[in-house]
Amino acid sequence: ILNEIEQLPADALFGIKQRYGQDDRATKVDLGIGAYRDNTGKPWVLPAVRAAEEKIHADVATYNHEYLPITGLPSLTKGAAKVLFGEELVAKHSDRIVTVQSISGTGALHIAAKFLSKFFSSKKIYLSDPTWANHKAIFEAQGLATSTYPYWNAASKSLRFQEFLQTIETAPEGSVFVLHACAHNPTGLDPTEEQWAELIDTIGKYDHIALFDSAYQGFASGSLSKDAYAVRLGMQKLALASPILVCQSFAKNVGMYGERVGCFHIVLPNQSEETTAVVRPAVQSQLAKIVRSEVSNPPAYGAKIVGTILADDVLTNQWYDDMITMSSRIQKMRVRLRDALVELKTPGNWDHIVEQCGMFSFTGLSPEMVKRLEEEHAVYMVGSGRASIAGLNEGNVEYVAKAIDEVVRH
Ligand code: PLP
Ligand code: TYF
Repeated sequence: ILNEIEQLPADALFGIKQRYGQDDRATKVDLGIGAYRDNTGKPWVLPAVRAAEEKIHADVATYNHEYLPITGLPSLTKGAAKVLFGEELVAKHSDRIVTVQSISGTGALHIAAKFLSKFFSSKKIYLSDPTWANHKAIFEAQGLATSTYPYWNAASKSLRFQEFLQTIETAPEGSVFVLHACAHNPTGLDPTEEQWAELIDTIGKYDHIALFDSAYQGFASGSLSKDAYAVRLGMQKLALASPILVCQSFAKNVGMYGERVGCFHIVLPNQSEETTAVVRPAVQSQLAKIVRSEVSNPPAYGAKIVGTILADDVLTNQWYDDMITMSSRIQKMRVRLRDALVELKTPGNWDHIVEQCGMFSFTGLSPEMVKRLEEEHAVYMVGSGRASIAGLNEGNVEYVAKAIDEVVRH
């Protein structure tokens, strides 16, 4: 009875990782999956994480493997809201922020999709063109219809801002716009603050719902609060008549990749206290039901690590420093790669590598060039030309530049 089941192609990103693992050439470089690597190419356990782990293990009250509450570890959910919205907005509007712990950013998106499909099934979900491949799959798996908004202009390597605005203006009223909060994946290109203001005003004007996907907070500028600019503006300007939804991942900015730590937040519309007092527990109970029926309780270990960091000022400050360590090393590698390509006189302009932000550069290399980089130089990146800059280091950046130079010329 399983004979008719169709075999699906392997996941493209994890396929890169697999081919890289099997490659036995002496010099090889992995610029595939967006995961931070240190200057020796190794995964990096943040000093703030090590300190939090020591604290957890030393404390008999936290060192156990008991179940968490269904909606998550309170130190995580409360701390996570502050990271995203800032102390001030949280203090002012705490009654309007509903947060549940999620299985990292993917799980937060899944909860969002379930919630939308249950209560707003007719709404169309607008995704950026291009976007993280999983977005479409997550929303469509819940039976939601997706569409796209123009984002990346490949010819000019810039934002298709006017077309983006026009799509917001012509979408059916009350549509859902999925916005990358910062450090857009895969392009590394974010709207400017002025552009964000206009986008958000227009979303509000047409009563659309903004869903912010925050998977790289801290990687765009090095500052967690600066990188929350769009989310905070959205909260102030949009959460008036409509709710805003935020999906938050700690995979990259705390290095919790495999531990699956994240949160899903709904900011309730700004209504009377009496209304909020009724809406809040209703929404909370529905989110708890989604979590309960799928994972019963969220995973504890990574949540304790992030919760411990966020509940301790010393560890929080250490985390801010760690964030600078990661983002500044990536920025330095952007400059080194661009400079090396300029020095080699590689045909083309390479300034976009420095101007883009976050973990990725949308290099502009063609699929054929990417293929040759892998086959002939053991340099692995996504077929779209997306390179994870975190995979570069002092030891391999010159090699990568020479490899790019060769495939561009021949
Ligand atoms: N959203 C975007 C744009 C991403 O790039 C990612 C992963 O890299 C995620 C969400 C979710 O990742 P995770 O489930 O590992 O938190
Ligand atoms: O775009 C990237 O490189 C990462 C890869 O569950 C990824 O988002 C893919 C699947 C997943 C988490 C991360």
